[in-house]
Amino acid sequence: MVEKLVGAARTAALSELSGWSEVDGRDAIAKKFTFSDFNEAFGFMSRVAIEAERIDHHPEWFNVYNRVDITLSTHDADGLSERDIQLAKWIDGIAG
Ligand code: H2B
Repeated sequence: MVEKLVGAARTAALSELSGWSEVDGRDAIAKKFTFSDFNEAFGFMSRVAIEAERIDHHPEWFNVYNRVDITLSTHDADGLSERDIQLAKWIDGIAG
């Protein structure tokens, strides 16, 4: 069972992220990424997909051309967990 992030641990974890914001109406974080073209955006998505499979934690996302909007939440916890924070950091590390 994955633990939901609450209280001081949640505040501390969120403060380590940049550009991610809490989603209105649900317990999730989101960030919008923009690339130079579709090729760059899809390459980014491919790298995220491989990592998501490796760690068994998957993004919700929307892509159109050079834009990728990502929402992270832990379905097994019905909210935000440390897994989302770790994946958000990993994504930021490769986003350039
Ligand atoms: N991804 C996300 N974002 N949240 C989850 O709770 C989750 C997941 N659970 N990927 C995993 C898969 C689970 O369904 C499988 C069975 O391990």
